[in-house]
Amino acid sequence: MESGSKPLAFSWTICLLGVFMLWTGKKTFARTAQDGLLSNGDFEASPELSFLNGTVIVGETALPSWKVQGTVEYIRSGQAQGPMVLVVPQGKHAARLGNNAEISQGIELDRGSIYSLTFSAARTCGQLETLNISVSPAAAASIDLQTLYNSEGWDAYAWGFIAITDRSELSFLNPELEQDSTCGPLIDNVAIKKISLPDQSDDNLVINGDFEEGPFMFPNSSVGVLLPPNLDYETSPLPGWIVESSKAVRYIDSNHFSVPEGKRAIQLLSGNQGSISQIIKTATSKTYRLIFSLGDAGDECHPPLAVVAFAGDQSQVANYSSVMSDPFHVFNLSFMANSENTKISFHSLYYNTKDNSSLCGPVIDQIKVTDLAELSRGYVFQFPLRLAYGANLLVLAFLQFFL
Ligand SMILES: [Ca+2]
Ligand SMILES: [Ca+2]
Repeated sequence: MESGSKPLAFSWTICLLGVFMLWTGKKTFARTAQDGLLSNGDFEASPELSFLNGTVIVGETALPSWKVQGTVEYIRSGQAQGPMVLVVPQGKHAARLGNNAEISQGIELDRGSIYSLTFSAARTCGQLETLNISVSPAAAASIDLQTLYNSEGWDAYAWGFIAITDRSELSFLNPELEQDSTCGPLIDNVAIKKISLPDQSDDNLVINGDFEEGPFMFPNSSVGVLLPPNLDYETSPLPGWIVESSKAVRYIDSNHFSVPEGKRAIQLLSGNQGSISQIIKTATSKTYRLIFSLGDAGDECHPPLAVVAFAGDQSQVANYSSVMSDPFHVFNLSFMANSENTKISFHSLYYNTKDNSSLCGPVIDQIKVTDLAELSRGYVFQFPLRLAYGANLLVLAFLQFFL
């Protein structure tokens, strides 16, 4: 037996050594994109002066870390265009894409993982402007920059994709052919984050119901991040959820907004034009309860604030009043599932704005769906335990008092 066990132990050692080498090899040589700003994602590393013709960047590799094609301008903070001062979202510099111009850079990825890109963009002329993003060969999208959601003159956007290769080329392209060649979107603050899909817990059928997992947010940015419409469930930067309407919703953080729970929540904008939804697994004819928190973002949004919540064949209007002392209110809605998949969705009842006309709206968080039968079984089970715990406390108090 002894002679047989040595080779076995030896092969286990070799096996463990192999696993260890693979692990350390991955740790040593993997250079996948880290969460945060891409290389020169803030465009603060400038081209050499000899590679600038006025504001136009000359040469494919003149802009550090980026490849430039077509007319790309290097914009400085305070730079004027006619009567208008161009807006630079962060720092002192940004890039502007002229007609059919493109900037790109290679990024290392973990194949099979979902990533979210966060970037700031502003349109510079009155025309409809769009920005095409692609991560070749996996995915591409077109972001509409027509609606300005805040008063800063620019917005931050998020977009997600799944990595199908270890290395991809990320590019931003202005697909427009404007008559005025100085028009075209301005880009700044390009960041990436690997998205992890939160687990579905036994007591909540909703994935990421607290919105704590989502796109990268810059700690010093106070405008939130817009989640544009037409997201896919598989690659959504807000895992579990999609924006299924024609306008964006805003992902907000507790550093700059009031958030009911944790560090992140969703602010619904644009009335019924901006809604988020999730398909949850249900059992036909079973009864469930949808619970959610509703508050305001603390951004001086003009009331009234209200959301419409849909679950299966039921809906409910929930009103928020800041007159009440609670920073947020909790609502619930019971519904019966008509199939094995039930959609829950939320949109703002009103089209809310602030004094400066920028868009705002109600905030939702802590979305939960529970099986009512499971819930009542839980109470039946918990009641004797709570009774016993209470009795123990009484006995302890009695002993402490008399002994
Ligand atoms: Ca910048
Ligand atoms: Ca939250």
